[in-house]
Amino acid sequence: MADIAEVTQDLPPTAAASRAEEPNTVPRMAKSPSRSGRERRQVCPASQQRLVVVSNRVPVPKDGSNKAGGLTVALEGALKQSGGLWFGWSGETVENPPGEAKMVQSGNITFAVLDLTKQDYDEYYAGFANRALWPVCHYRLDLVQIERHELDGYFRVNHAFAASLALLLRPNDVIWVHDYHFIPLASELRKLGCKNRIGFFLHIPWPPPDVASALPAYGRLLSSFGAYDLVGFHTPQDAENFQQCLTRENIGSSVGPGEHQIDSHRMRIGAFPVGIDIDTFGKMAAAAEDNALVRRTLTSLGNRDLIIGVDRLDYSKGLKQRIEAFSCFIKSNPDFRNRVTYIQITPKSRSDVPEYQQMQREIAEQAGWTNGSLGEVDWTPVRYVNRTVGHSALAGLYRMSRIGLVTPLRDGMNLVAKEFVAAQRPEDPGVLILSRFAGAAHELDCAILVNPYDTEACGAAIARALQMPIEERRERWATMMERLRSNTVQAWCQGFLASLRSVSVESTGLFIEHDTRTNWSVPPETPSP
Ligand code: ADQ
Repeated sequence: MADIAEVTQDLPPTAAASRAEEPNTVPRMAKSPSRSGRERRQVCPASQQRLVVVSNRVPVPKDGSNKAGGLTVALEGALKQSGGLWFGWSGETVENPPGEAKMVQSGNITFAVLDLTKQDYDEYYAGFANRALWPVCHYRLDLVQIERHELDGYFRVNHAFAASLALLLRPNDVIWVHDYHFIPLASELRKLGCKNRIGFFLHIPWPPPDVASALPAYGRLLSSFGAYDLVGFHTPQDAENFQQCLTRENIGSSVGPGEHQIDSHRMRIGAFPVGIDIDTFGKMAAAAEDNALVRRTLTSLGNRDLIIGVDRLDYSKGLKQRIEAFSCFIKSNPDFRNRVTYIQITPKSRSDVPEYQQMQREIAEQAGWTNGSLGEVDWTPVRYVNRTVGHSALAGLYRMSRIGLVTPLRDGMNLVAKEFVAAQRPEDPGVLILSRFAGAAHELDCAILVNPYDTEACGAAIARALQMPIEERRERWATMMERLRSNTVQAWCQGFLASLRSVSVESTGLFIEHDTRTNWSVPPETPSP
């Protein structure tokens, strides 16, 4: 997740052969032999282990009006099961932040958030996280900005968050850290003596060594992963890239697929593709046929078919190439002039990052230019909208679309692709055109898979989708629904946590004394992570 708040507002495919061996989502990791050869030992039953979720943004409930997306609902569900703590940034910048977290209690979940200074925000969030980690992980080395003070700010904020979280932890807590903002969090916690099980999930892609090594402090960042017990990615490809990075940098050694030994610590690495709650989403889409916005949109289309794109405004989403592909389609298929409308719903994001400001201008200009050159007095081919749309209306718009155009240049997963499929009418489903570089292509290989850089081929895919016979549409849709059903967001959450909880205590080294300063146990000697 780019940022939990961004995801939850109202909210390279592998070969077919290897996919056949791994039909769905369950992480495939080699079983690790107990290092000592003794039986594995749990500190206490899973039901008594409190879950601690850490993410950059935290969906703190406000006046009972917390509108949550699927990911948040799933994580909250997991937190409720044994009681939990959700820890992260408040979303606020202040001059003098208090060192302690602000706490909000809701049922058996505690939300604990910290404010940032403007300097922290600029260096950690807008700086290193979004101008170095984000572009490198999305293979955009041309957009990487390397500023030493931003790197320092990133580690400084991670240290401060770890110090604050340390005060809230209990010995049996299981900690689940989310996303690229917090890669070094576990190593900072370990330095403070934390011996709890700690898992990490990366919501964005992880590139191969030649790309990843463009990161400043690459070795330091990679080493810091070694403090986690489990590191999860959306796809086996990302997990493999990550393990290759460790091996190439001589950080520990692979002891089989999904297992990496670093000094005396064994880390698991696995693929845990995130899912969506398809039943809820499908019902919401059916109900949204009566939604006012959906009805107005339908009326405004006349008899034209709708092609829909829904993305945060981000260079990873391939919007420039997508508009170009639509333009190629119209130019090569003049019969479709005035018979289709492409609606691109794209709320702005990260507008304080310079690369995003420039991109926002360029895409708006391109949409205008395309309409100017292709449009008619009574036909606007591209409707480009910088708005957030309620999830229910969004579901209704997906349902009335003939094509879902999801063509990121690179994406960890892409939940829009899954939402589009879940929203379709079984008897008359629309067609998903999906980038082969989205993590979702791994499961949704019955979409029309495209190379988003090849705009002419994408244009041809649009023509093919519009002319696809109903039998083929139904067949493709049914296969994709089966895949989505076998991997819901709840299953993702449970699968990751089950894997983390099964890490042997011996491999985390939980042989410890109790420290009264923090609320957890520490070893006699603080190990280096
Ligand atoms: P994102 O990059 O934000 O997430 P994505 O997976 O597509 O991308 O999720 C976007 C979510 O926001 C979807 O639920 C979508 O419905 C919603 N959304 C998008 N545009 C909207 C709009 N205009 N109005 C309302 N809602 C809108 C990051 C990674 C992804 C990964 C997710 C989850 O970049 O690769 O899939 O985290 O792990």
